[in-house]
This record gives sequence, structure tokens and C-alpha cells, in this order.
Amino acid sequence: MEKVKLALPTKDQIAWQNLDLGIFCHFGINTFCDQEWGEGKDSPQLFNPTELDVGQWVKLAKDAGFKYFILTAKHHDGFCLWPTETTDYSVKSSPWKDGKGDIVRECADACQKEGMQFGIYLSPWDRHEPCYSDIEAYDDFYSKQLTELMTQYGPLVEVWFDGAGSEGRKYNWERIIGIVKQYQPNAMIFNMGQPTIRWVGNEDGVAPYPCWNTESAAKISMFSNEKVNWLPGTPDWLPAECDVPIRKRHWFWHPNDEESLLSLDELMHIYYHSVGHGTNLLLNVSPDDRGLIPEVDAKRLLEFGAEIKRRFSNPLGKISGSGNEVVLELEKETSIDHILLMEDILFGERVRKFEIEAYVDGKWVFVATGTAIGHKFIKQISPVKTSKLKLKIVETVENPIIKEFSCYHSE
Ligand code: FUL
Repeated sequence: MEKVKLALPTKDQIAWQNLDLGIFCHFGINTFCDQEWGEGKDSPQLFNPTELDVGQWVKLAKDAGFKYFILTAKHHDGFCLWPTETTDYSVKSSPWKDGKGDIVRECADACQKEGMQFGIYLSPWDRHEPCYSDIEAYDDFYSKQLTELMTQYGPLVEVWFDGAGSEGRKYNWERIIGIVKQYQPNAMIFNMGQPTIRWVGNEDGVAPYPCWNTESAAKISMFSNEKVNWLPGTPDWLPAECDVPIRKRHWFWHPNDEESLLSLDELMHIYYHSVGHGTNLLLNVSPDDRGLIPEVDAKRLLEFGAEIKRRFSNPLGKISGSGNEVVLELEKETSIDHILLMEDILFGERVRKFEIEAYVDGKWVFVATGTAIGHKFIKQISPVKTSKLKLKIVETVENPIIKEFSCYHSE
């Protein structure tokens, strides 16, 4: 066995990885302008959701089995969903609730009520704010916004820093990250400054395989090939999050756009290639201009949640173990078509190569092989009728500790 120094996750990273599924929610001035990237010139008067019900968004996320919820408090257009003191370009200047509403508050409260973990997206790139071109003035402005969000709406599970539009721009990341650490020390920091989780590198919701947790660099955004210059002290353990919108390439709601809704098959493909490759999946679902998640999107999300539950909530056999061989005995001979593996990542990601065999007609036959197990590995296989399965660790850096070895039948 090759002896190497293993990177280890923090308790907060493990807790976050165990969530697996998050909902991303893009809502803002763009929702009322049929656009993805507003220039920051649209009047706040346009922001007027007539039936807004944040409870519907969060309950839907929960009913579909998602565990955390991230709201765009401010997108690139600079329009703020909370009544910030830093600018008038916010819900304060809109007709919604006569300027007295606060969507971030409503969302934080709804999450608290549903037992959903809450996170915030605050775009560094701001196309409205006049001081954006003054680096120091904008660092002050952004720090104030972040402080408001970090101090009034917690506890937060994640803070999402979007790299788009910020290529080549220098922000005072020491200061920005300091604010997150001061007020929300348990929150995951997404992909910028001194991240604790990283972007997977595309907006299709899919991770490569293997997708090691210890990757130390990813592309800053899909629009650039630059490597990220993260602050010193960025942890070596840096799990990935796959983000993707439920309507193809549309993060915000658009009218007459139902045909871009992903099918259940497409969503399952995404699930296998994100959660199944050991990353978290952050699936975007957008409220429309009424302030409600449209019925078709809601239905699809619930179908997706139900399908995940149908395939993975009833293991035919499940075991934990350690060492180079773990055998999973089934109660009786059964047809199986899925295998799920998890290492106990508290001890790091140790396995480098493994094989799975099934006991068929009195002998062991090859079923699958892989490299990374890490937090989670899910493999769909051609159905095989067997009474026991064997996990053989072929290459590892230390004694493998398998938290779960389970199998399923879905058809
Ligand atoms: C990108 C943004 O430009 C999109 O509008 C969206 O917010 C996505 C999650 O990240 O970088």
C-alpha cells in the first residue's frame, strides 16, 4: 500500500455532502423582463408578483426530497430581494407589498418552518451599482450587503459566489471571506475566495468520473479556461457541486418556455452523473411572474423526487465494513440492477480502484469496476440474479472503510 497524506473533510463539509440534493432558486427583476442577464436598468416598478408564495417554493422542495434551498438575493443586475440599506435598487422601490416586503426574510422563515437548510447567492458582479468601477468603494458596498445577509437571515448552509462577469476583476476576498467566517462559520463557501466547495465546471449538472474530492482547481466559470487563484488556506478537501436549471439553460422563468423543461429521463441522467458520481446536485427551479413555481415545473420536480425514492429507498441488501473485501449477502436470490457504495469520508477518500462481483450459478462473475468511491458511487447495471455480492478493493492508499454497500432493483 502506498502511504500518502490523506486530505480530510471538516465536519461541516461532511454534513453538507450528506445533503446530496439542493434547490437553486433564481428570482428577481429578470423574472418580469423575460431575460437572463439584466443590465441593471430595469425599473423596480416592474417587480410585482401578484400571488407570491414562498411557502409553496420551499414546501415543494421538501416534498421532492431536497435538503437545502439557495436563493438569488442579488443577481448580476444588482436588484436586491431584501430591503438593503446599501441601495434603492431593491424590493423597497417596488410595488410589491408597497415596498415593505422582504423575500429573503420570507424564504429564510419558510426554510426554518420546513426544516430545510437555507443558502444565499450574492452576485459579486453588479451591473447597476454606479460604484462598481471603483474597486475599493465597491468592496465596501459588497461587504455591507454581505454583512446584512450574513447577520439577519441565518443560519446559512451555503454562500454562493458566482464567477460570471467577474473574469479579471479583483475583489477583496480576504475581507469578504472574513465576513462569512465571522457570522456564518459553518456555511459552505462556493467556488471563490477561499472556497470549501467547488464548481464542477459546467452548467449541465454532470460530474466527470472519477470526480475526486481532493481536486485543487477547477475552471473559474464556463466562460473561461482560467484556473482559479484561491486564497492560501483553501482546504485540500474540496467537494464539487453540480448546478443545472430544470428548464434547459434558463435560470430565470420565461413565458411560453415550457418545452425547455427537462424530461424525467434527463433528470435521472443528471442524478446518476452528479449524486451518483459523489457530488451534490443543485437543481434550479424558478418562480414565475406570479411568484409561484409553475405547475409543470412543480409536477416534474415531484416526479423526479418520487423516482429517486422509488429506486433508492428500499435496498435489497445493505452492509458496512472495512478491509479489501466486503461481501453483501442477500436474504434470497434476487435480481438487482443498481449498486451503491459509500466510503466513510470522515477518514478521507482512500479507495483508488475496485471491482464488484456477483455470485451466480455457484461462481463469482464480474459486474462492475470503478476508481473513486468517496462520498457516494451509484452504478446502474444490467440486471443480474444473485444471492451475494463482493466488493474487492484493488487499489487503496489506506485500509478502506466502507460506510455503505447496498443494492437495489428498480424495474
Ligand atoms: C452563472 C450565471 O451567469 C447565471 O445567470 C446563473 O446565475 C448561474 C447559476 O451562474 O454564472
